[in-house]
Amino acid sequence: PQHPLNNCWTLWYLENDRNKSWEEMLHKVTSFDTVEKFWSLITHIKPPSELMLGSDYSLFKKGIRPMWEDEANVNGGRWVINLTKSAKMALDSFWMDAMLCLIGEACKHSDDLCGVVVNIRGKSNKISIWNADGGNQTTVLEIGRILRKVLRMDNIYVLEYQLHKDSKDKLGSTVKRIYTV
Ligand code: M7G
Repeated sequence: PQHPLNNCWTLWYLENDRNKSWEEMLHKVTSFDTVEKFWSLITHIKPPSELMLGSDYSLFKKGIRPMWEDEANVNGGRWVINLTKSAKMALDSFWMDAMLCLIGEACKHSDDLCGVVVNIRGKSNKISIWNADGGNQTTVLEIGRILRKVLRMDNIYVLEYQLHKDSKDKLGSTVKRIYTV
């Protein structure tokens, strides 16, 4: 018998393609609901450090699309870590620890967590953990502090919180950060 997870999770892959809209670039890979299926998936896909420029992985609770517009994300935000292109070990390790934290649901506020995204980009890569309620300062800050521990983040890395509505409305390249831990 397999070991069931508390939730079913879906992995998404965004493949960069200049001829497609953002939504058209987003593909569902697979869903899983046991520890064994999670590990067999992980051994079959590339780690983020080996993905092509412009791609994303997103791991979200089944039924939540990895986009600002989803009902579960519309009032939410994300804790983001920016990583230099050379920080490949940290990229793979933060991604793995964030997935384990989410699917294991052993941390406080698990119900508020929606998913994790990794963006492979030219200037820097990003890992972000998305939560549903961006308006509860106490919860948001607690999640940030938990993430620092669970991801075993060195002091050289900063976690910044941004609301999805600010990402959506952004002009230029910077999104307002409302908290930092
Ligand atoms: P990104 O991939 O989140 O980060 O957003 P990047 O700027 O580091 O590449 C790039 C672009 O993708 C945005 O400006 C939007 O056009 C589109 N995009 C990204 N996300 C997460 C969404 C989303 O949730 N919904 C929609 N409609 N577009 C998005």
